[in-house]
Amino acid sequence: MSETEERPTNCQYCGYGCALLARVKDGRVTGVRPDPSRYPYGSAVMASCKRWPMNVEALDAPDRVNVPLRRVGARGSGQWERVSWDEALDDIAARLRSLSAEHGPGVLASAIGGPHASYWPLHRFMNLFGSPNNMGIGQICWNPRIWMDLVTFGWTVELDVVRGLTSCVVVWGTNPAQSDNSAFWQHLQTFAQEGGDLVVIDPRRTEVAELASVWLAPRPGTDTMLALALLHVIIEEGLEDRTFVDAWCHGFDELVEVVAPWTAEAAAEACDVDADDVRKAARLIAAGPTAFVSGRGIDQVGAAVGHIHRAICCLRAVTGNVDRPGACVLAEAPDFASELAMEMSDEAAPSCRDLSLNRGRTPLQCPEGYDALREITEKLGRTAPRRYLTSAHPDLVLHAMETGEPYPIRALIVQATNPLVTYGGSARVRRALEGLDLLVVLEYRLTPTAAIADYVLPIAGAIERPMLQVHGGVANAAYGGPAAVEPYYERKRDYDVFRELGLRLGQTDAWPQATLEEAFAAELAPAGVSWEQFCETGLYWPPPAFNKHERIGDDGRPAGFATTTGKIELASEFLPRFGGFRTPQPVLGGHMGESRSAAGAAGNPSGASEAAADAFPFTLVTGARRQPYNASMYFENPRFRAACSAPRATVSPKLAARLGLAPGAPVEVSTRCGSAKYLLDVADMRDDVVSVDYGWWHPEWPCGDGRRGGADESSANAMTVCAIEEPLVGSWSYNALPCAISPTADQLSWTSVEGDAPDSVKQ
Ligand SMILES: Nc1nc2c(c(=O)[nH]1)N[C@H]1C(S)=C(S)[C@@H](COP(=O)(O)OP(=O)(O)OC[C@H]3O[C@@H](n4cnc5c(=O)[nH]c(N)nc54)[C@H](O)[C@@H]3O)O[C@H]1N2
Ligand SMILES: Nc1nc2c(c(=O)[nH]1)N[C@H]1C(S)=C(S)[C@@H](COP(=O)(O)OP(=O)(O)OC[C@H]3O[C@@H](n4cnc5c(=O)[nH]c(N)nc54)[C@H](O)[C@@H]3O)O[C@H]1N2
Ligand code: SF4
Ligand SMILES: [Mo]
Repeated sequence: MSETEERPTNCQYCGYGCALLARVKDGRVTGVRPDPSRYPYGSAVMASCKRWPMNVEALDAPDRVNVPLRRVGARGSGQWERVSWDEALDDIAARLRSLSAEHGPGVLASAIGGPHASYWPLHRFMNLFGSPNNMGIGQICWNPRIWMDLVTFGWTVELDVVRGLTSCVVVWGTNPAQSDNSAFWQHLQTFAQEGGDLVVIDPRRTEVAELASVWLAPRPGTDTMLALALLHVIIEEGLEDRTFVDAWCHGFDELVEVVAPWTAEAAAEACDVDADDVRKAARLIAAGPTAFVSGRGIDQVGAAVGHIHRAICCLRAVTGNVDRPGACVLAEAPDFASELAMEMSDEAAPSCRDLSLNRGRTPLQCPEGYDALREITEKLGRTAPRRYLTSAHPDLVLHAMETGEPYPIRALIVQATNPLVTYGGSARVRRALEGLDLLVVLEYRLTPTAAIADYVLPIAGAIERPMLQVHGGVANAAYGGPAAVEPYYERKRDYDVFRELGLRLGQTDAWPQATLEEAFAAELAPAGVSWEQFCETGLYWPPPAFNKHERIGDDGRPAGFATTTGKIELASEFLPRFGGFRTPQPVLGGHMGESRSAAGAAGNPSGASEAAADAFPFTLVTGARRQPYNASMYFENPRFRAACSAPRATVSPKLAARLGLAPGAPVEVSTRCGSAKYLLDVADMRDDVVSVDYGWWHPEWPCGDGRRGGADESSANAMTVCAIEEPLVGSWSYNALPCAISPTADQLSWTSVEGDAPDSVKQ
């Protein structure tokens, strides 16, 4: 028996990775508490976060998968046999080898999820296997913003909100109160309380909108027109930063032409907002320093995504808010190993390039787009991660699974994602995955996706594994810490699974480090920091400098920006090479691929045909974030379920009255793709919008009982598709979809009492 000791480790229930101290006795954790001595720690964050206490119970949770499982019955029947790791990995490797021999290495696809784990081990494995077919969640989450920042500024930017310096923060299509219950949300509240101006752009009156100086609630999908109008007002009133524009911006006159028709009044009509509010917001933005933060409200509107991000880049630039203290900072290249080096993309088999399904379909998000970008950003010494920026489009991967075109994809490895719930077109995803020869899922529990696997491999989670979060290596910042214990039962870390599979498939030189700690140590080594030193503070972050474009280089000239012209490209010289526009265009978002220009939509703001407008008179927003859940996670927690027991469709009180429905009524929401059932809730928001939760399933229902975990009942993604809508990156729409809502007589599985009023959780 050993003495109880406290060991440093991290919570990993959201991207923050807060520092914890775990009480450990005989290799088992008996409790955790926040660790104020290491990064990241915030007393207010820990006080308001409901998740971190789950860390202890999760280690021994009855529904955790603890041993490798192999399917024995029909797919999805819930019949498994326990196998040893060697048996599982030998068989998987043998089957991958023979599938690759028959069809080529593209036969294997993989899928990854949100930032739950390090993904370079999977990327490395796929590179050396020779397959480009990893489906990330990037196209629908952060890729469009990163791409547009990269091509406009030569690198990515992060906001910099400083008390007493920043005068305005624009919060565009993001609700940090629910999605980011962290230091940033606390910071934003203080900023507003101290008199800072918030401009909030969201069709729902969120908690952050309540703090705003100006709340603009545009029709979902019309944000590009709003952005063009903000630019119009700034330019018309001569509020641009002339000196900065003259010195550092390329194509100002072209931008002036594009925004000319987009007066505040034109935007008021197209977006259904108040013209005076547009002018007021424009003046606040121009006053500066102004920081911008955006989220899935504008990332998940299909065709318009590139344009809206380009327009925001232009707003930052013409107001001089680029790499400026109190506004935003252009990140520095990491001192530690680049993501590119970790994922070993330069060592990839040639097939990785040749087999790209994205080529010709999503011309930026493909090998050629990446190579052109790399050539430019490397001029100023920064290299972007390749696999994230070339990840395969799910529509194309699913198509290859379904049809064998352009070549067959017959196997899939899934790490840290639950595509049967979170991908657009969930029924299609299920059918495609059910038809595979080999489906391997690395998981904590039997999710709807794991339930149909051939192998479920038990994965070690927080506390049982170290963490090194570098956000794709786009900044010189890393945080994390050690594991407090070895993995419980027979669980392994994701890294070990890819390493051991890789070694079985001849990737002998690629995996020199036997443990994840050694691999992290190798990653940090170029920065001159050992893993142990790093773990003492949990942070590697040399504060970045600002105004780096003014730095004088060896040639006696200022560094400028890593773009084709060396300036910020209001008019892009890069995008037209890939079929894109030089300037942001007034494109309407959403509407399931039925994208069209705003001009065509002016008389018909929903952008849909008359008949469709009759059938689907409202606009759907899916997946607005809510604590305490996260995507399809944490529904197994009984306390969470007691407090927040059913998925909701939320409308304004006026719309509820118009529909003749009371809060708590079971409703069916539908789009032209499908429908899902919810309980009705009301909140302050636009009267033409319906907002539905996403991610819901019943982890407590036995796997294989025919009900598929209940994920089909309230599946937001029964109502969406993952088509290529944005033409350069391939983003699709989870927001701004034409929809209908009506009462349903069905009893929902979420409530035992019919018509139970949903619990009141704030937006
Ligand atoms: N609790 C919780 N936190 C999470 C997650 C989770 O699932 N649950 N997921 C994590 C992930 S993967 C991500 S990507 C982030 C996302 O984080 P956020 O981007 O902050 O996501 P939301 O909180 O849904 O905020 C998006 C807002 O956009 C608004 N919106 C919808 N359509 C439009 C539109 O057309 N225009 C505009 N201007 N706004 C619109 C919605 O009303 C909503 O308030 O959250 C992360 N954090
Ligand atoms: N309709 C609609 N659909 C959406 C969205 C929306 O707003 N609306 N949002 C989209 C966005 S932005 C995102 S990012 C995606 C999120 O989609 P996903 O990433 O698919 O969703 P999660 O529920 O986060 O899935 C994580 C799964 O991985 C497991 N897991 C967690 N950590 C680890 C780990 O370290 N290793 C392994 N092997 N497994 C782990 C969890 O148990 C869980 O089952 O959803 C997208 N889908
Ligand atoms: S879930 Fe809570 S404690 Fe855990 S990392 Fe996120 S904010 Fe920190
Ligand atoms: Mo995301």
